[in-house]
Formats: sequence, C-alpha cells, structure tokens
Amino acid sequence: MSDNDLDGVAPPWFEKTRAIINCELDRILPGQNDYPETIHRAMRYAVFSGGKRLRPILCLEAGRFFGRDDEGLLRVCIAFELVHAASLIHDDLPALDACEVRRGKPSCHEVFGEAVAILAGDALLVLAFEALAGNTVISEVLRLRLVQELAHAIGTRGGMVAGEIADIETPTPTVSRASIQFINLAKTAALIRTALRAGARYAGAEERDISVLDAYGQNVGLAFQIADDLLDVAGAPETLHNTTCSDAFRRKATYPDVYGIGEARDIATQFVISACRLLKPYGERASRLIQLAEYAIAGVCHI
Ligand code: GRG
Repeated sequence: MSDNDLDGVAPPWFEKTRAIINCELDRILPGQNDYPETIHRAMRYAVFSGGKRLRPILCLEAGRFFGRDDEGLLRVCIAFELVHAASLIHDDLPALDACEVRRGKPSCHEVFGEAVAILAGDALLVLAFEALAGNTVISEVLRLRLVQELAHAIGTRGGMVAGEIADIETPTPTVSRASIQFINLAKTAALIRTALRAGARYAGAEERDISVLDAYGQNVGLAFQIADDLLDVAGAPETLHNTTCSDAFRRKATYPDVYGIGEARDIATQFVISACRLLKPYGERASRLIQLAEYAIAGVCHI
C-alpha cells in the first residue's frame, strides 16, 4: 500500500501519526546492513512494505486519551505492529494462506524464501517482547503485565494462534455463526483489544475505563475483520486492506460466507456503532477513537 492510498478514507491526522510510528519502528528494527543481513532485510521488508499501523495507532490514541504522549508510550505501541507484521508473514506462508502478494507487493517468503520468512516472523515476534520488556520508562510490575497480556493475545486461549488454527480447521460449508465469531475474536480482535488496554494501562487509566476501551476494541476488531473479508469478496484494494490471497481459494470461513455480503456489511456497521456508543460518555475527548472505529470499515460500509 502506498502512503497515498490512505488519502480520503483515513482521518486527517492519521498520516502524521503513522509517520511517528514508522520512525519508532525504524529506530527499533536492526539495520539492513547489520549482520546477519538477510534476516534483518526480511524483517524490514515485512514491516516497511506498507501497512496502516492501525494497532499501534490505537495503542497511542488510548494512551493519549488518558493524557500520556511520550517516548515510553511509543515503544509500547510498536510492539503491536511487530506482532502484527510477524503474523502476516506466517499467515502468507504456503502452509497457511499461501499468499504470494501482500499489500500489493510480493509477500516476504516470495522475496526471501520460506526459511528466511519463517525466521523473520519469529524474529519480529521476539523483538516485540524485547521492546516491551526492555521499556525501562515503565515500572517492572506494569511491564510484566503488558508482556503477559500481549502473550495471551497471541496464544492459544482465545488469541491469534487459536483463531488461526480454528480458521484452518473450520471447513467453510459447515461454519457456524459461533465459529466465525470465535475465529474473528481470536485472530483479529484480541490483538486490537490488547493494544488499546496497553496504551490505557501505560497512561495509568482506571480499570473501569480500561474495560470500556477493551469493549470498544472488541467491537472495532470484529468490524475490521468483517471489512477485511468484504474487501476480499467485493474488492477495493486501493481503499483500505489489500492482500491478494484468497480466502475462497483456501476455503477459509468468513462473515460474508455465513451471512451474505449485505448482512455482513450491516453487522460490521453495527459493531462500529456499538464501539462509538461506548465512548459517548467521554464526549469530545473520544473523537479520535471514534474516527478510528469508522476508519476500520471505511470504503466497505457506510455509517
Ligand atoms: C503472531 C507469528 C504469529 C502468528 C499467529 C498466523 C497467525 C498466528 C495469525 C494470523 C492472524 C491474521 C493474519 C489475522 C488477520 C488480521 C487482519 C485483518 C489483517 C490485515 O490487517 P491490516 O489491514 O494490515 O491492518 P496492514 O497491511 O494495514 O498492516
């Protein structure tokens, strides 16, 4: 995805925030000429070949929502993009989704080969934890909490790996509404919710406010995954999400399979409406988070 592809559908402030996240990613990632060069080039390729940076931006906006905006917060944010990048590399592999193109460019394994791509995914994943655990701006107690919550969001108890395995093992023709909901909650919403909670925790938010952001994140995550699936069937790669791997080819289950395109669109819209309603008590202060919720389905659904 080129930077210009975001014009028109992203909030006006989005691009500037994305650039801040990109700077921090550039700072944390090993240089492409650092030994061993191949793996560092593959990691950088996967991270910098495009991407909206939605998860770190949600984390940053959650921190800002509770009054913090500093280097320590940025370092928390980028952990979520590193995990996301790792998951995309692995997801694209021939053994999983078999996607040759990601963000309009050859996927990581197409450029570097499968072995390097697997290792690049592994390396990005551990770099995320290194960044979080080494974030000395944060107290050790909070750091441990953030590390544990991130690990949980990736793992097999309702996290990304759980979502991915359920996705692989659920045959499309028989997929139930409950299964598709579980898959989307685990593979997509878990990381988004955790990013929001992390930003809020970093900023010292109260548990009841953290719960509100968590619920907002669940709604946004579910809407976002449906929008992603709708783009796969309806196509509009220039607007928001642009993978070229085909869920239909892999027979992976999607909301449009289960509900049809029209109802899937309505459900995604309802999730965004619910997300925004949760933030209503916060008034104007929530405007950026509301814009991000709307952005999650931009180009696919109309609110
Ligand atoms: C964490 C290494 C690791 C593996 C976990 C492979 C896997 C197991 C999970 C895959 C989960 C996955 C790919 C979910 C799809 C979520 C999704 C909607 C991706 C598209 O996100 P965008 O649109 O992508 O934010 P950009 O290109 O903008 O970064």
